[in-house]
Amino acid sequence: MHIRVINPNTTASMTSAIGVAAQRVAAPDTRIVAVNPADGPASIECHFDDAVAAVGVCEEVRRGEAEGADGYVIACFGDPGLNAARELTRAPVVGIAQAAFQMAALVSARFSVVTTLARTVIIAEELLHRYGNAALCQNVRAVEIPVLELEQDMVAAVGRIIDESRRARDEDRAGAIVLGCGGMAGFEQEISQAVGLPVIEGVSAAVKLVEATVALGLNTSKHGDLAPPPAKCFSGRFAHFSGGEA
Ligand code: 2AL
Repeated sequence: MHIRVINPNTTASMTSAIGVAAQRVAAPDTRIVAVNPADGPASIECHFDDAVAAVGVCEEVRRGEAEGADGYVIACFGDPGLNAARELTRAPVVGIAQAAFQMAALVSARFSVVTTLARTVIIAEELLHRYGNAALCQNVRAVEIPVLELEQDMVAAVGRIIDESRRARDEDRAGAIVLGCGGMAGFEQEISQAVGLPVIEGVSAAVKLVEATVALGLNTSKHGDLAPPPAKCFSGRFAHFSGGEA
């Protein structure tokens, strides 16, 4: 099985860390191809970053189609371009936010999210409502660490996430913690041990959900809302999207 794990931001070191985390949980016969778009924001921390990154995600799905990918992971917690990507392929496309919420719902009655900047809380909250998981989420907390600082001082970042997760456990009565950034991939075991709760990291959850979806023989439905985009002309720097089907 070939899973294309798309880091929607353009920071190659984060793509490598995400690839390592994905490969660590993947089945022995699963090949992880971790990529990021050449063009776009270095990190995704607001709606504008999210909108620009979504184009890069779509381009990476089109490349994946040419390379025969069996499934896709969108490895940013805003799930940028998720439904657009699903229009471009019959393969399953799983965003790390949706994967983490679903996995948390399987192991706890209610969970809290611990994310990077307060600025991104609105994005996580919108996704919780969109996916129908809002009633299960007690709180979306932020540690006020910019995405790229997660890998610059990992020890400090993990310490702050542990502190916030303990507050989620004690003040929110959360039964599980969802880590709210692709840059937190690989942090989950240490945090879980320190906090004493299940900690769900979206990249690993999404890889296992793509594997399960493929193993069940399920494709993204092409009936109705996720059908391929109608063929039309795209102008200028988007001319390569002309002609419809990916
Ligand atoms: C993210 C993420 O997962 N990757 C990125 O660049 N920004 N989202 C977040 N809430 O920090």
